[in-house]
Amino acid sequence: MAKNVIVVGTQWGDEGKGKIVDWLTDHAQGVVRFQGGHNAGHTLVVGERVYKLNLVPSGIVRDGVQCYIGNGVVLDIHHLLAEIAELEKGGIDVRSRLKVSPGCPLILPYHSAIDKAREEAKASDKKIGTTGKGIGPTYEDKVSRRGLRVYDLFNPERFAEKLKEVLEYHNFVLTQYFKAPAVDFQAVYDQAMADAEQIKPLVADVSAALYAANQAGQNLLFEGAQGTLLDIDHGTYPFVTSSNCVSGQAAAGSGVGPGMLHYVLGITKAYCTRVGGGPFPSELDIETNGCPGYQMSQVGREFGTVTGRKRRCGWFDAAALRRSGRINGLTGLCITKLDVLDGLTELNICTGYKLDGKVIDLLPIGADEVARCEPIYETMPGWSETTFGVKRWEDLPLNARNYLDRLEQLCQVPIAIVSTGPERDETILKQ
Ligand code: 2SA
Ligand code: MG
Repeated sequence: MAKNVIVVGTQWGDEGKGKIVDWLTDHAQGVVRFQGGHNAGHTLVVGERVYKLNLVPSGIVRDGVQCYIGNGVVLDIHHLLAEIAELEKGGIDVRSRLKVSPGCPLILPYHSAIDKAREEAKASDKKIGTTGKGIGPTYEDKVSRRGLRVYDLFNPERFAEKLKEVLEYHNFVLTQYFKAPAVDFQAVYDQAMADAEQIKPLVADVSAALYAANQAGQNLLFEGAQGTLLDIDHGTYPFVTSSNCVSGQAAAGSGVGPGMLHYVLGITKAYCTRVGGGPFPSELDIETNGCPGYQMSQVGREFGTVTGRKRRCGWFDAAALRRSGRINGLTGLCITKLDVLDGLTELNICTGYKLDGKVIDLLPIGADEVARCEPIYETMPGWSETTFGVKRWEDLPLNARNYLDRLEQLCQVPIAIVSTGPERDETILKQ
């Protein structure tokens, strides 16, 4: 394995990054989150146990692995403390193995209030379908330079002063513009101060710690959340999240130089899913029993980890993946959930689109053009055998190997790993 590896989602999130990060952690000493917040839902299956992580890096379920939350993550410390408590209940030692950057922007209760009020006010075709966790409004506060950060928690006077100012502004918007209830200063302040005490021992200079770990020869994993097509700049804007989800963010969101990053692994499902609003050219009907989309939804158990929402499903989109591969500078691909396609007689792959009378082979930029794209499909035969739990490339059915070879060709990125089930050992290392 290359020394320091970035793991990113290449589609609209939920590609199975958590499982792969956990699997790779066998060879790493540190795992770093560098963007997003508790909108992320990373599911890990280790033997009998299922872990659902939102903020804590997936490395936490391996003894001795150090975990880092970098400055690029928007942090609801109340949620983080609850997640730590839950993991500790399961016997996992978190506190001695987690470092939190003092530079993380704080998600406070008014952020989710604004997030929800704004979504509610939108017409149904304009709704982003956010997770309601306050992610967008927190990044807005960061960029507008009025936000509070983790280090502000440890200076109560300054915290109160900044909070008062920012809350005055947000309460004006909440009550006057959205006609929603105001958020109470004292309640936010008291909760934040109580949480501050508990979080304080975990706060450390993550950028400096990562530099030192690298110098000491450790292998580090940078764990992306959401996916490239949800990236604020490169995704299907405005139906995106509010952070950069691409590999380039690993450096800025953790405070390391790009020279410290050696391999970019792109995670992709063998088909496509999307949760929330926005265009999805290869989308299928997921409600009619017997349809391929129904199989993806049911066999793939495609429900949001955070919100429980049904995910939309569709054929693999190679033209979107090609875009993703280039933006992330992917070194290798990891294909997940291949087994979900077992038994389908035919598989379609979207190879490009018709857009305004022209044929294109790369996903356009922004939602408007993507919404006008008509997918062009190539059809391949499926396989009747099960691929669930297969551990060697040679043991995959011939048609499954042909399908994967074709994806590799179309995406122009070599396949390095194939995941055939949620368990650690249900994984094929191809190269
Ligand atoms: P937000 O809350 O502002 O980040 O929402 C903006 C868009 O980003 C999408 N988004 C996600 N898409 C897939 N998975 C995510 N995490 C959860 C999961 C989602 C869930 O792992 O299943 O439980 O619903 C995630 N987080 C944000 C979101 O749907 C909006 O389209
Ligand atoms: Mg997820």
